[in-house]
Amino acid sequence: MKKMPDGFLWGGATAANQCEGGYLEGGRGLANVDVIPAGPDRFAVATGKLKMFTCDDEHYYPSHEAIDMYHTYKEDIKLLADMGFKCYRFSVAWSRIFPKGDETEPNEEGLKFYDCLIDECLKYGIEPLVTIVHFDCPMHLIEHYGSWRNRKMIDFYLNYCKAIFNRYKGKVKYWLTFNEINILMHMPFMGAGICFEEGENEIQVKYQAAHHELVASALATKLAHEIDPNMMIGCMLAAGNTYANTCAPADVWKSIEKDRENYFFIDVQSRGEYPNYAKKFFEREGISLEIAPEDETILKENTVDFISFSYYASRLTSADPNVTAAADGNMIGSIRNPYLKASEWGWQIDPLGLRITLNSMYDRYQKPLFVVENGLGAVDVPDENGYVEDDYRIEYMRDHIAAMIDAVVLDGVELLGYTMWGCIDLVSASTGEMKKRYGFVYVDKDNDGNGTLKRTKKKSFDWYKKVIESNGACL
Ligand code: BGP
Repeated sequence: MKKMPDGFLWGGATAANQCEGGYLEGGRGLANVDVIPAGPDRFAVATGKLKMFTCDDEHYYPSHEAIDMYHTYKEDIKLLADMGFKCYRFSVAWSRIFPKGDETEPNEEGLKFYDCLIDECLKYGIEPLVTIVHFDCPMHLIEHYGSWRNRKMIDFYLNYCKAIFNRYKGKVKYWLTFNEINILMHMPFMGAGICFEEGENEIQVKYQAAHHELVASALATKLAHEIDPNMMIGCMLAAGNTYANTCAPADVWKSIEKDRENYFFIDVQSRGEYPNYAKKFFEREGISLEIAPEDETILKENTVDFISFSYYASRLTSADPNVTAAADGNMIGSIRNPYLKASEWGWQIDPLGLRITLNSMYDRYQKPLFVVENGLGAVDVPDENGYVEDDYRIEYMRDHIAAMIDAVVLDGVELLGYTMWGCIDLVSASTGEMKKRYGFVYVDKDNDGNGTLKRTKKKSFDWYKKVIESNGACL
């Protein structure tokens, strides 16, 4: 029977803005994620096309309360411990620690909140995996500095890193510098606080912001290793290999180009330099980046210790302009793959694609990998006792976990762990809905914010517990 090696970090993942709520409590400052409403304006705001820097009464803002984990974290972590979690991935909300972002001293109340949360994990022997920035950026930094388009952001970010590395050293070993760093190209405001000005060269701004994040990520890696040499710093990609629609060489070439758009970030973070294909692309597109003389050395000397990624679906591309049938994807475009089924939100389901992605990432980087997001967003209908029989979720996860085990056991991919996405139901990042649920635990709340917030275990809860207990032998 195939299973994972001992010490494999089974668990689940969440992000502060999608679960904590308490958006102005404990001295927390307003962040980009708090002004992105649910509903029809969400996409325009998240992509930086519609400037809405404050909240109004006409919109509903799901981050403000989310699932209220700011107040229920003890009860929630207990549930994760009941499932036998070895690892819990969560993010620190930047604006809890630095409410405006440019202060010199951190907000003690914010630090205390994560002291408690981390201690609660450690109490159950759960290894914390901390995302430093999961899409959030203090609004003050956006309004006064233009967010990541400004090089000053590197210092603000490092000041934040310094505060949390020093505070949680000895307790937190695994860190991720930026969640889905490539999403900056697709959702610039949600991913990096970038809102465009009239007539601005958007692609230039995005790559300049990316450069600043890449340097910040390298300097955070350096800082972490100085503060505690045991810390392991990872990058994080919204992954999923791109297939060619046909074996026509033009399609195959297109699929390589598409993959490079994403791998670009990890190529820099893991290999420590801008790949030649990117330099040529910038030349062709007339993109000229401001790169400080020291940046080359910073990037080269401070590459990541491991590579993490989210995987929901593979992607498909064609060089033929007539092939346009789009699939709904995780913020990154793809055409529809006729060999795959799709979720209720149109995300294509491709378990073997996870094995393919794991193998290509390992072939390319030869560093330990970590699957930090994977899961099925689905409509759950509880029975009269509030119980959800989510066999569809179990099936999705069983197939993906089996493919992941094959990558490790049959292909020799080095894999640190697996934290499925949204272990407890939370707000959807792309749509702002509650209805799109991923969890093993049902949270009673609807898209408009109504509900008791009561937590109920789903069928998948007991199933995942057995998977962890058996180290993946029992699927
Ligand atoms: C990733 C994000 C997560 C998460 C997940 C599922 O892109 O890192 O924050 O939300 O996707 O996406 P969604 O919530 O849109 O279904």
